Amino acid sequence: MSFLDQLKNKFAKKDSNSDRYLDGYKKTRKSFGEKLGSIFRAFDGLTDEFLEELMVTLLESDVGVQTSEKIVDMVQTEGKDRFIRNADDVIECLVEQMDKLYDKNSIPAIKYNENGPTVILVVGVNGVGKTTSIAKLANYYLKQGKKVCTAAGDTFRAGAVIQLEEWSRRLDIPCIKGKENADPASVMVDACRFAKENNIDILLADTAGRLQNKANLMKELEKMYRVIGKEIPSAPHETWLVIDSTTGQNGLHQAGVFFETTKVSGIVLTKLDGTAKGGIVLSIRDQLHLPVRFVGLGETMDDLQPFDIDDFLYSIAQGVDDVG
Ligand SMILES: Nc1nc2c(ncn2[C@@H]2O[C@H](COP(=O)(O)OP(=O)(O)OP(=O)(O)O)[C@@H](O)[C@H]2O)c(=O)[nH]1
Ligand SMILES: [Mg+2]
Repeated sequence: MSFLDQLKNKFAKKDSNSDRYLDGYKKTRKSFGEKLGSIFRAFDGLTDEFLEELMVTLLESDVGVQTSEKIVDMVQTEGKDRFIRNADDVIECLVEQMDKLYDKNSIPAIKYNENGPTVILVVGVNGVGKTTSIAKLANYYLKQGKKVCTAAGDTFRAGAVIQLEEWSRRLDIPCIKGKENADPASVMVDACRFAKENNIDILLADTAGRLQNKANLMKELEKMYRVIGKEIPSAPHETWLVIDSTTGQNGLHQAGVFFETTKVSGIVLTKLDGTAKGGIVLSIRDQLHLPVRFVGLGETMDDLQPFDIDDFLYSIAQGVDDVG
């Protein structure tokens, strides 16, 4: 069975979420798929011209320069070893190389605390979707029967605490907060104690949108990280950096500073529904060596989905078929 058929079968077996995926990746699927479709239709062997067009298409879908070069090289090398006759063979080969590059088998499972609350710290620059992603994550874990609470660690922006409180109220879960302008580290201490005392499974901690050049804010984040670890050994168990996919490769550049202060263990990639730049998932994996844990595919509560590279690749391949 071809690799694409395997993806298709896997996708067909999925629950009702398949439509949500296809819908959420609509723009990427259409744009990426359409461009690939048109170069594949004109396919006349793995010529320099073809490889160049492939490179441009990858760049336009925000795969990033280094990662695009890598993929084009992989396709070229692989193409030498197998019989590539037509457009179907190329798409098969390309998708397979992307899958290889993402290397999902080497991604560790999300770390959950077996002896108490799991603390998930959510970081990222302004407006990327941290607070709404926390609400969606809370909804996700509630549906799995977990006991969830939130911590309003963004004491910096006016209205941030109220925003998280309101989401928590709607989800009927506790939200631990401090006074406005309170030290966010003290909010984290309170939240960790609350979580321990109330047998919370998942504590989702919000933080302020920090500009990477604000050294004092980064210090604040470092302190939060430290006090959480004092309250609950091994916490935070996960630190997820939220990246807004519509900002493209800039989002990746923002990431570096967060690595210096916290041990970022995964990415939440938001607003994929609003962009054709979905190729960023490949550069995140390749350049940051981090897994994309969840993707934001829309604004409703159920629009944050665990990321699955196979679904993503299948959606793209489908985009090629749609126009092919
Ligand atoms: N379409 C779409 N919109 C999203 C998604 N995720 C977040 N948003 C929107 O992005 C906007 C900003 O979201 P917030 O959650 O407030 O972002 P934040 O990172 O907490 O922002 P600050 O607290 O200011 O740093 C809101 O209007 C959200 O509805 C997504 O996956 N898709
Ligand atoms: Mg926020």
